[in-house]
Amino acid sequence: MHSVRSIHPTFTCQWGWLYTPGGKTAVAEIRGGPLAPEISGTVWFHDTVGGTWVSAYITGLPDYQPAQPGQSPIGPFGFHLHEYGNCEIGDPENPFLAAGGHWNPTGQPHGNHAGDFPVLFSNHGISILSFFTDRFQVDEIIGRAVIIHENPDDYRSQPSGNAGRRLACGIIAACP
Ligand SMILES: [Cu+2]
Repeated sequence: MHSVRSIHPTFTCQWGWLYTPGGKTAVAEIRGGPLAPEISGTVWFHDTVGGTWVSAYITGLPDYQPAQPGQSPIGPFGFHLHEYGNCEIGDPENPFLAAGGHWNPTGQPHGNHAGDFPVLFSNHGISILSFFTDRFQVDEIIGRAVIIHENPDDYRSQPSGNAGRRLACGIIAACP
């Protein structure tokens, strides 16, 4: 197996296959908390026509573990925008609650929150994901948080998709 570090690219605000001259870009540097300290990575947000192109490069994710009786599977990992750009750990058994709930400016049910993202699949710890959303432009999400959860999002349980505890957090910052 490759070392995850060996293929981790050098990150700058203009890194990536999606960089568009003139478009606003923001990044969140993701760091694992006490439940998954190995997690690290970057999520980019690029303004594009009619919305935002989001791309994530995450390493150090736990391996998938099937559901056990009475317990959710570990992975694929719930992935969302949360309201507050605060990655204080707080309770190490239930960290990152300071980031608040899902960012949901239009009062939608869960599954249709502006901050609802696809899940992250771990491939020997690595997840690379890219998607388009028309729910926001980059300016609206600066200063909010990206959260990675321990369990998959079911996209229907309210208010947060039953995605479990919070493994990692990053605050979204505008690129110069
Ligand atoms: Cu979340």
